[in-house]
Amino acid sequence: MKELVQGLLRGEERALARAISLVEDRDPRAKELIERAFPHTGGAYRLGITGPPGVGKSTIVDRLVPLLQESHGRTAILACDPSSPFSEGALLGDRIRMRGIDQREGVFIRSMATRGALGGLARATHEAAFLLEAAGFELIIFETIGVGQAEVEIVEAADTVVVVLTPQSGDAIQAMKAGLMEIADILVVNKSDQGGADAALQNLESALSLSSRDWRPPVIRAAAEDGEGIPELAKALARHRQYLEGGPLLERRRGRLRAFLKRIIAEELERQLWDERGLEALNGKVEALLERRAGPHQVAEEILREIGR
Ligand SMILES: Nc1nc2c(ncn2[C@@H]2O[C@H](COP(=O)(O)OP(=O)(O)O)[C@@H](O)[C@H]2O)c(=O)[nH]1
Ligand SMILES: [Mg+2]
Repeated sequence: MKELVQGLLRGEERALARAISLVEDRDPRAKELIERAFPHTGGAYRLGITGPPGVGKSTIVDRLVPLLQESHGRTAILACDPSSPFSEGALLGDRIRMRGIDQREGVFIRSMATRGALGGLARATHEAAFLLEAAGFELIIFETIGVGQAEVEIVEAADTVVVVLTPQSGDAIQAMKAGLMEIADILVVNKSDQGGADAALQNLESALSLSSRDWRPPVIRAAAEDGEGIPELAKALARHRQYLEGGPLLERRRGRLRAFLKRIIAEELERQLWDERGLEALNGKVEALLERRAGPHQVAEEILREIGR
């Protein structure tokens, strides 16, 4: 453990990869690791990139990183795709697509996996970000598909959230349903080379004009494959960062740590609840439900009383 922590703090990639694996696997040592790393965290600027599958998130990251690296320094990319928790294939695909940056000095790419529920991925990703900060990374990019609450939770670990859509396939409607519009700091309409971008931009602008938020998210037209719109995105990111640093950043980070605390407390309570005694009480009472001798809420209260909560 001591060696691992020292390696991590020196920024060694091997130690970092091992540390992230412990977090993903929910290894009992992960807690101590996070505790030791924590005093050294908080130094990175965190960028979240989300949107439906296939809209061009990885392509955008690939083109964006060289532009950001000059001003941000050591960069890490955490790729989260909850739809394929054991996605060696996806990782390989992303690695190949990101080849442009993979070989640049200072870019660390990791595909996040977890053997559990989607919530587990959010937590593992948040913890991996702490580890990266402790290892001295200055820019952390989360790439995650944005289709539902679980992905939204992942991206909540970011300072700035970029939502990527395309003019096609009702992306915008899907994004609104998933609550992505509320968390977007910047919107990108990618694949504008395929047509329909003007209408999509207009629709998004008018949807956003109804919002009363302090920061009005800019909508950027892009064709990432050709590098179009990427410099504009980089400029919008710089503006948003400036806006955050004028005050809201602290509030955002406070909210983030609060949410993280709530999450780990809930997980700890759940773990304590379903120990041997808890499970015994649960199994003992389920018959009463099966035979309709009592209702579910009454039984739940009895179980809680029995296990002393
Ligand atoms: N026509 C077009 N294709 C693009 C553009 N950006 C990305 N693509 C392609 O769209 C596909 C999905 O891109 P990818 O970056 O993997 O999307 P992700 O799933 O959101 O990460 C790939 O085949 C890309 O080459 C673009 O601006 N225009
Ligand atoms: Mg991708």
